[in-house]
Amino acid sequence: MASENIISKAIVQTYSEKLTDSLNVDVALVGAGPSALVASRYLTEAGFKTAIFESRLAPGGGVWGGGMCFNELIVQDDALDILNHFGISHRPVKDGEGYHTIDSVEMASGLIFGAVHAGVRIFNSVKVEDVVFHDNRVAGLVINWSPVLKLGLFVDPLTILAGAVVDATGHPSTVTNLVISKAQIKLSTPTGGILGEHPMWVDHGEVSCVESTAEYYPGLYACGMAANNIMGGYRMGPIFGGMLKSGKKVADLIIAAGKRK
Ligand code: 48H
Repeated sequence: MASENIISKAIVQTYSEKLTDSLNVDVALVGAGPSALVASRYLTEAGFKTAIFESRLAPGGGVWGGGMCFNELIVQDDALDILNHFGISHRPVKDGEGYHTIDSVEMASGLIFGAVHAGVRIFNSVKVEDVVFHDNRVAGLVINWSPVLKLGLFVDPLTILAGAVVDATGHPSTVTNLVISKAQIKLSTPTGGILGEHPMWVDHGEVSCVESTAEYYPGLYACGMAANNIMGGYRMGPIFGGMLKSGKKVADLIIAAGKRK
C-alpha cells in the first residue's frame, strides 16, 4: 500500500474507533479549560469513561494568555496538590502570602497532557450546539464540527449519550443557557435561572466559584467560571486556584453520585 494510503487509513480508522467508543460515556464535559481538564483526569482515574468536547483547535481555554498576555498565572497554596498531581512547576511569590506563579504555557500544556495521558478523550474543533434531553434530565450532547457551524453550513449534528454532562464553557455558561431556553427548565438556583457574573473581587470570587460547583439540574453539572456565572459570583482575574479546585470538586460530586451511563 502506498504511504499516502497507510497514513490516511490509520488516521481515519483510529479517529473513528475513538469517536465510536465515546458515543456513550459516563461523563461528557463541554469546554477544555482548566476546570474541565482537572475534572476529567480525576474522573478517569476513578474509572469513569470521560470525554471533553472543545470548540477551539487548542484545548486550554483561558490559561494560555496569563494576565493580559503576560504568560504567568497565580495559584494559591491550597491548590498546589492539584498542580503537583499534574507535575506542573510553581514558584512562591516573595512575600506573596501563599501565592505562587506558574508559566501559563506549562500550565496549559501540563493540564492537557495530564488529562490525555490519564485516558481522557479530548475532541477538539467540536462544538456542542445542543443537549439530549430524556425524561426531565440532561442525557447527552449534540455536537458538530466548529468550522461547519462557523461557516453556517446546513449540516445535521451527531449525538453523545452521557450519565452526566458538565458545563465547563467558562464565563457564558453556554450549555446551561441553552438548556434553560430550549427545555424551559428551572435550575436549582434562588431564581431558577442564571444569576449572572459580578465584577472583580478576587478573594470572594475564588471562594464562590468552588462553592457554586454543583449539579443544577438532573444530569447537568457546572464548574469553573460557568458555575460562577450561574450563581452570580464575582470574577477574579488571572488567579486559577479556584478553577483547579472547582474541577476537582465536580469530579468528586459525580464520583460520589456514581453517575454512569
Ligand atoms: C465546545 C465550548 C463551547 C461549546 C465554550 O473559559 P475556560 O478557560 O473555562 P474555565 O471555567 O475552566 O476557566 C476559566 C478561566 O480560564 C477564566 O476565564 C478565568 C479564571 N477568568 C477570570 C476573570 O475574571 O476573567 O474554557 C472554556 C472552554 C473554552 O476553551 C471554549 O472554547 C469552550 O469552553 N467552549 N466548547 N462547545 N459550545 N463553548
